[in-house]
This record gives sequence, structure tokens and C-alpha cells, in this order.
Amino acid sequence: MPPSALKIGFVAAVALVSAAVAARAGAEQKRRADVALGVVTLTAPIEGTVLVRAGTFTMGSEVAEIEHALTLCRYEPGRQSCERNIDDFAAEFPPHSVTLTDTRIDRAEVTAGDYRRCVETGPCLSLPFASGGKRFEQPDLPVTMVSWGEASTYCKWRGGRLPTEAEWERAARGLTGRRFPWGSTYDPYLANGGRLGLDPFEDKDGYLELSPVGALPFSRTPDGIVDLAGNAEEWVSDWFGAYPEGAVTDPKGPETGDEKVIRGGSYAHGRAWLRSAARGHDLPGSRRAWRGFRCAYEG
Ligand SMILES: [Ca+2]
Ligand SMILES: [Ca+2]
Repeated sequence: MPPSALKIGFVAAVALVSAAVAARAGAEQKRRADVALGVVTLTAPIEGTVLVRAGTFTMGSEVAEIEHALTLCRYEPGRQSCERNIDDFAAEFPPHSVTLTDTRIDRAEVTAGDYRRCVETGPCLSLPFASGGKRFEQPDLPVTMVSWGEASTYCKWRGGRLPTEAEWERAARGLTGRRFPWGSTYDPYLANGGRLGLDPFEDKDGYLELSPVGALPFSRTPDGIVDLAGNAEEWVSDWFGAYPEGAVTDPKGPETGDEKVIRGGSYAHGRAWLRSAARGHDLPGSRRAWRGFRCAYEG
């Protein structure tokens, strides 16, 4: 390696370590502030599932919330393209009442190590990491480069299924309509997000790309589900389509469609896409180095 490349590599490594230290310092500062307020934080284990209790919540967004999403988008370096994304934000309308029965959902994203065990047992196909995600083939990272069908096969092998879009949103928003899994305000130190711009990577959270699942514990919901916002964005079971106008129970989305819904944003997505109501969509056969999934199970 020429000396100049070595120097650049060293400077980049120092920058990454500095960012990781800053993220940890931010987390420690928050913990101390919580302690000063008399709040004791118990850290849940990241394996296993979490019961998402039956209940009724409002899925989707009012116009004011969609305008807020645009405002968040305009904080980004690529703000000039925010108006082009308005159709995706508008797909959160109309807000509608959804009643769900008990469901269990994975606390964390499925890891590459979890997926590997399914390949070794038989039902799952090997993933083409070499075609763009080789550096992500590590057991503690979320599995990526996975199609919707392969994600579904994995969840069946585990005795579950992909969560519905409504179950995913209920897990992230709770019954009180949180804007982000942790609350109402965006904080770049809490979840592994990115930014909107020519360079979509953001290291304030300590990670330019994927982080090990659960590495950012303050990204969690009050009931301990981690990385719903950011890290790998997540396939859900529904076809993408317009929301219903009225109240529904255990909705499963349109009967058919062209694209499947994706939720939560990733390490390469800006803050507006990390919102719990934000909707993404892509062809079911597509594979991305920033997309994974988690599974759900009957309650
Ligand atoms: Ca990041
Ligand atoms: Ca995620």
C-alpha cells in the first residue's frame, strides 16, 4: 500500500473511532441525565421475541405529520430532492384505525448467522453476498441481500412469518403513535441512520454502514424491540398499495400488487425515512445491501 493510501486509511480509521467514541459518550450522557431524573434503564437481552399486545391504534399519518416529514427531509444535505419524495410520504395518508390481535415479533433483525443456520439445515438458499455485500457476510450483522421470498422462507422455517405492515407499525409506534420507536424527536445518536445526499452514510451513531444487531440499545421501543428504525430496512408481508379509508381488523394489505412494502429505513436513509409511519416499497425479487427483515409469530 503506498504511504499516501496508508495515511488516508489511518485518518479514516481515526475518524470512525472518534465517531464511535462520540456515540458512546452521547449514550452515556443520556444515561446520566436519566439517572439524575430518577429514571433507571434496564437493558433487555437482544435475542428472542417480544409480545405486541392486542389493541387499537391509528396507522398512517395526518397531513400535518406528512408536512413534518418534509420538514425533517429538508434538514438533509440533499434537501433539494425532498419534493420529489412527496409521493412516498403522501402514501401514509389516510390515517385509519387498526385493531390487532396479540402477536410476537423478533426483538432484533434476523442476522446473517441466523440465516446461515437455515441454509445449513436445508430450506434456505445461499445469498449472493459476493454481488455487492461481501463485507456484510458476518454472523452478528443483520442479514441483507435477501429477497422477499427468501425472507418469507426463513420465517416459515422458524415457525413464523413476515410481520404484516400493520403489525410492524404497531410495534414501532405503540398505541400512542410515537413518531420514532423511542419517542417523538429525531436524535442522530440513537439509531443507525444515514442521510439524504450524494453520500448517504452518516457516522454520528458510530456506524457508516451496518451495525451488529442491538449495538444501539437506545433505538429500542419502550418494550425493548431494537433497530426498527435504521440499520437494515425491513421487508414486511404486504403488497404496497393505498391505505383503506375506514377502520380495519388484522389487515393484510392489498390482495395483489407489483411491489412489497419495506419499513424503517436503513444506515443509508435520512431521518424522515426512519419515522415509524414511513413506507418504502420495492419489487419482491430485489436484493439490497441495506435491506433485511425480522419475523413475527402468532401470539
Ligand atoms: Ca449510521
Ligand atoms: Ca431495521
